[in-house]
Amino acid sequence: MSQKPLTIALSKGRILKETLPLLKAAGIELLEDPSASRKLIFDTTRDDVKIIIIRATDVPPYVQHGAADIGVAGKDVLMEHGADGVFEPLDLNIARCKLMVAAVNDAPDVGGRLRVATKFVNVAKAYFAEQGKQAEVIKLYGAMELAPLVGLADRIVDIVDTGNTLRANGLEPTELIAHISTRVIVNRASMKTRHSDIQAILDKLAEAVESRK
Ligand code: PRT
Ligand code: MG
Repeated sequence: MSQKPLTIALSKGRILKETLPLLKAAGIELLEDPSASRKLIFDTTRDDVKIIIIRATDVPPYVQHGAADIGVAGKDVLMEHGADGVFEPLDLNIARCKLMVAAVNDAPDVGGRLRVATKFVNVAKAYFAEQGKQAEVIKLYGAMELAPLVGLADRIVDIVDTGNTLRANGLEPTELIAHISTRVIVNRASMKTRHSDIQAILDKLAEAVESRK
């Protein structure tokens, strides 16, 4: 009779703090405080639901391959990873920000090939191709703002919220690529085999999101 517990993958970092209250409203609470633990798998107030807490960029592959049934991740991460094999049924409307192109203040137009530094390589390539601009995309893992200051790149593609990080480094946003918020994703096979369990959680999450507006 006993079925494998339903697994929910959450992004550690800034999304986690805002996700936990929504899950709580949906009747799912962690049995211990993840910030006080080195564990990766957590039991919850529901015997049939466990939670794993992993890097944001690892959430899509866990859900895609069915190691997690449900995941929570930023739209930026989902755009970069590609959405093969997952549904994206719900916008949690948290951790809102923008994915933007930025440059040094009053940057000149670049005639030929633009050098673009970013951790969002796939998003950047698709964006500049769509704009009909030639771009050489350089993969970085952090501190993108530094790249234009030291001549590594002409532009960066990065997350912007208040714009303070850009301003503090003498940079300014030049183009909006996408508005970003946190999404729930679901493994396609799980959506069929465990439909009623998953739909019930989605409905309660949607209600919790709605009641915050
Ligand atoms: O830390 P790790 O490398 O594991 O991943 P991460 O840094 O991408 O994760 P985390 O926890 O920092 O962010 C997770 C998600 O939060 C992102 O995927 C976005 O969907 C969302 N989010 C919302 C943000 C921001 N707001 C944000 N402001 N992610 C990052 N930032 C950073 C941005 O990279 C830049 O350095 O904040 C800076 C810009 O903020 P402002 O306010 O100065 O413009
Ligand atoms: Mg971080």
